[in-house]
Amino acid sequence: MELIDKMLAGDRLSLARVISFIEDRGEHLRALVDEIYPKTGNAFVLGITGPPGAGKSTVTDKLVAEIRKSGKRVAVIAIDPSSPFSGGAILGDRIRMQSHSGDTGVYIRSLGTRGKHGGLSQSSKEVVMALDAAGFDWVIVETAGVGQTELDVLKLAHAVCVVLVPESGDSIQVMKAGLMEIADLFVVNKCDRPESDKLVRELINMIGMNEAAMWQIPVLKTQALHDQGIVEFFTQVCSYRDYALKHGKLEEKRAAFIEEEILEIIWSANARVVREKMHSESGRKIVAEVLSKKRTPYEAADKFAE
Ligand SMILES: Nc1nc2c(ncn2[C@@H]2O[C@H](COP(=O)(O)OP(=O)(O)OP(=O)(O)O)[C@@H](O)[C@H]2O)c(=O)[nH]1
Ligand SMILES: [Mg+2]
Repeated sequence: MELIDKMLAGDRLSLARVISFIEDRGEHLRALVDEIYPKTGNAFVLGITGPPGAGKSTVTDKLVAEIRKSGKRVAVIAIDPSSPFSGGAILGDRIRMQSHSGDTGVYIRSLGTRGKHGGLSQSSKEVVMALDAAGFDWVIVETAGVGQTELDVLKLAHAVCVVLVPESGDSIQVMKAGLMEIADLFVVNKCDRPESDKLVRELINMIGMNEAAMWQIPVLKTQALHDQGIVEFFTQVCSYRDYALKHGKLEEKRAAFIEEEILEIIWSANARVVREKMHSESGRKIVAEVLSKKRTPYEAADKFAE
């Protein structure tokens, strides 16, 4: 495909078109992904999550600057599941990241739910593949950790960083939000505010010292707005990457990711076929029979699976 050749050659407009193509989930998607996939495998994918307003975009923006200093290329995708359009919050993200405009080693894009069938987690995986193929060494995925969709998206990440602020509540709330299980690193941002040390202490206590664990989850203090703590944060992310590489964690995550991807392809293909059947005359009859209690939903499912 000419579009992909241009994308691989570094053409940004073609990359943007490929991403829109993936989001739209049109009929030629398969040919596109089939061509992109063999070119992937280089990028390290970092998920950044945390409560709204914690400073994820600011932390990301500063991290991007550090990554650029190391000479590597970086793409950022901001997930915005709440809005079918690129709404206000994302516009804000763009403005904050303007410091990187004009730098061809940085690519920033937001992803909404405009894809059909609510396939945000599948779209985001394929967008990451495209960015990886396009030669970005790092892909950062920013998503507000507020719901299942957002947490699902993070399954594509090789490392997850949870950004918290004193206002976001105590460590109990972190546990409740399911953020403890997914964090490879914690960042306590806005350390210029009071109470941040208390949160840092609570998190350290909650993580505990696990002598047997090969990776001790770090709790980093940052003031992203004032460029404080970012170098240390980047160093720790790199340490995690080295650890994951050395101990086979990266391979494990890649395998899990591919399993998920294959399952999702099968599920969405099956769902499409069954939905078409449902909308046929005989299909409508089966649905009507379930409504009138002549069949159970399980019996109908058997029928549709035939
Ligand atoms: N005081 C202080 N404010 C900060 C710091 N870092 C970020 N902020 C401010 O916090 C606000 C939210 O920052 P964002 O980076 O947009 O936070 P976010 O987590 O990306 O927000 P959403 O994407 O909307 O969930 C902005 O006004 C930032 O300027 C910091 O270290 N200290
Ligand atoms: Mg943001």
